[in-house]
Amino acid sequence: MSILVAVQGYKAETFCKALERIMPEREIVRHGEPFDRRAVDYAVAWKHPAGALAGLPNLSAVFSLGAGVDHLMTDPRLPEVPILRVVDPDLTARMSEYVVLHCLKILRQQMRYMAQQAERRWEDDLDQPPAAKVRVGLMGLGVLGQDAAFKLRMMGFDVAGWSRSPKTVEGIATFAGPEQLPAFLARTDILVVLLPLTPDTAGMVDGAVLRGLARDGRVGGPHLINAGRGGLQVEDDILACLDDGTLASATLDVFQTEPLPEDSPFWSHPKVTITPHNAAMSEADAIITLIARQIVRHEAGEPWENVVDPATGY
Ligand code: NDP
Ligand code: OXD
Repeated sequence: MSILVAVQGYKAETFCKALERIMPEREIVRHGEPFDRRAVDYAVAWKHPAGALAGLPNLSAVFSLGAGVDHLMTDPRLPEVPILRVVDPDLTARMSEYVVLHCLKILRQQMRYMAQQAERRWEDDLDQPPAAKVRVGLMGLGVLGQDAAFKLRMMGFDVAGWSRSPKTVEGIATFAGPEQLPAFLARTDILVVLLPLTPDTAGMVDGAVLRGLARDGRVGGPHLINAGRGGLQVEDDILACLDDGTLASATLDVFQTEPLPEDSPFWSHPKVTITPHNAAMSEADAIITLIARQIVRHEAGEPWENVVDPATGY
C-alpha cells in the first residue's frame, strides 16, 4: 500500500514530507526512484511526466495538487481512475483576496498613483467612481468564481458571471454559453478570468473577446485580470490590445510559458502587472490533509468528492 508522488517543479519534497507527516502509516514513493508498481494504490500529481501514472495495476485514484487539472488531462496515458482536484477553503480565500486586491487597485487607480509618486507629482484630479459604478465580469462561476463574486459584491462592485451552464447566484447577473458571451462582455469593465483550461476554453481570451468589453465605463477603458491559466489567453492579442488602447491594463498571474521568459514584453509593459502564478497558493499541509480525508472516506466506502468529469476536462 503506497502513495506515488509524481510532481515536477512544484515543491515536490515539501509535499512528500507533508504526506509522510500526515499519513505516517503509508509508504510514500517518488517518481524517478525504484518502487513496487503493484503496491501503489494512490497517486499525487502536479505536472507529472506523461506516462508516469501508467502501469500501476492497483491504482484507485489520482489526486491533483491543485484546483486545476489541465496538467493531468493532457497525458494520453492517464489511467482510467477517478481524478480528484483540490477544493479547499484556504485556496479559495486566497484567490478571492487576489481578485479583490486587483479590482480595488483598478478602482482606486493605484498604478497611476505609484507612477505619480515615482515622479514626485501631487495630482488629485483623477475621476474616482464608486465601486457600484464599476462592472466586474467573472469568466468562470465555479468554486473560485462564485466566492470572488460574493466578496466583490461585499466591496460594492456591480458583478456579473459567465459559465458553461446557466446559474442563479444571488446578487449577481449571470450569463451562460457562447450565445450570451457578447452581452456579458458588453457590460464588463474589469474582466476576471477564472476558467479551467480545457479543449473548449484554450485561447478563449483573444482579441475578439477583449474588443467586446465595455467602452463606456468609469475606469479608463476595460481591464483584464487572468488568474485561471496561461493557455486561456492569446498573448499577442493582449499586447496588441494594450498598445492600441483596447485594454487599459492587464494583470496576469498565469502565462503560456511559465516561468515567464526573461525576454517577454510583458515584464516591462507599463500597463501590465505580473505575479508568478501564485494567486492562490495553499500550504502543502492543507492540501495533503484534504487528500488524507478523501482516502479515509473512500476506504470507509464513501464516494469521492471533487471528481473531475473526463468529458468536460474540469
Ligand atoms: P470550477 O470547476 O469550480 O469552475 C469552473 C468554471 O468555469 C465553471 O463555472 C464552469 O462552468 C466554467 N467553464 C468551464 N468551461 C467553460 C466553457 N467552455 N465556457 C464557459 N464557462 C466554462 O473551477 P475552480 O473555480 O475551482 O477553478 C477554476 C480554475 O482556476 C482552475 O481550473 C485553475 O485553472 C485556476 N486556478 C488558478 C490558480 C492560481 O494560483 N492562479 C489557483 C487555483 C486555480 P459550469 O459552472 O457551467 O460548469
Ligand atoms: C491550481 C493552481 O490549479 O495553483 O491550484 O494553479
